[in-house]
Amino acid sequence: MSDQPNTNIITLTRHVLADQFELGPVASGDLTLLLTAIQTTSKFIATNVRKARLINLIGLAGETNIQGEEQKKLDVLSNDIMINSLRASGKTAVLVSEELDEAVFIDEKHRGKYCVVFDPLDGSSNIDAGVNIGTIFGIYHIRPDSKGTLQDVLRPGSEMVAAGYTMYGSSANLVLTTGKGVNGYTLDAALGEFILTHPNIRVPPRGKIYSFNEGNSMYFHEPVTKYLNSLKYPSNGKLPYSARYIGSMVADVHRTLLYGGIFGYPDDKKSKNGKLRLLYEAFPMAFLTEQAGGIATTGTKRILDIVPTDIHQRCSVFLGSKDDVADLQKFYQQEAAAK
Ligand code: P6P
Repeated sequence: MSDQPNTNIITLTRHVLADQFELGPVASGDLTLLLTAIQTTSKFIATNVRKARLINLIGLAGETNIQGEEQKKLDVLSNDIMINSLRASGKTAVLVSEELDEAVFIDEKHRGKYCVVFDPLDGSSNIDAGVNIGTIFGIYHIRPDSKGTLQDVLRPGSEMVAAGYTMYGSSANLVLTTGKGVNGYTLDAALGEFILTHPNIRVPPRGKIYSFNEGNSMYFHEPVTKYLNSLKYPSNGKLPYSARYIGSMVADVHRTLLYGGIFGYPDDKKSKNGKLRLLYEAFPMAFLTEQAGGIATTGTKRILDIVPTDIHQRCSVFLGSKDDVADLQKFYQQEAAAK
């Protein structure tokens, strides 16, 4: 390894522009500018997550801090920066946030041709434990001749043009797909740039890790119970899988993309539709997983094929290595065949 500094750093913006360049003159650069706005929000949130542990930013909304200022819960603050930055970019028409009951329709002056659905700070309940948390986002191109309505985001995830997450931990890692594979970028705080560090992320076809909240085991439907038992008590001399569960989707999915295996948050007898949100958790993570060579399913249906009817609806999620997820699907197929 040379000790010479890398003089050919590839920033996220340069990397995406290169993509656009490959598209030739049709590329307007609007997606690049939108992704620049998303990068800015990730840098801001990364800074505040890091400070949160120092300046007691993790208080509940509505409390006042020692300066007597209205204290904003970190995910409320993250939501505000995302809404303002995406509106100011002039590239969006409809925004959906996990933090807002209703969609935001951008005024004509600032309206652009993309719709962004996002969870500004997923897993934020873990922050005071120092667990990695993250921002998750998905991007649709507005429908032809639309000025931005709910119908522009109540579309299957297969119609997204980009998706990604930024994980806030020892460093800020932004993982992105624009439909041509998955790339990972690490924030160089000194430069203020996300630098390409994980080009062309591919999920191993099979892993050795399963990631479920087994505290829900008594509620699991039979195919899930049978599948997990097949991992824990394997036959034909195979070794059991390891259990890894962080309870922060961005962290659990990031590990699954890099190391392989399976992440699952299934629907069960307690959570009839599962816990994770379809539009801004399941769709972006499913898009990334498929672009990295994996599978993302509800157990019986490809997640990206689901047509949402509500911006906050939930769905069952299994995603990861194609061979591991295929093994899970076999238990659902057996159940269907037995009916
Ligand atoms: P549980 C965090 O609250 C979250 O939305 C996801 O990030 C995570 O995967 C899931 O919920 C964890 O849920 O029920 O295991 O605590």
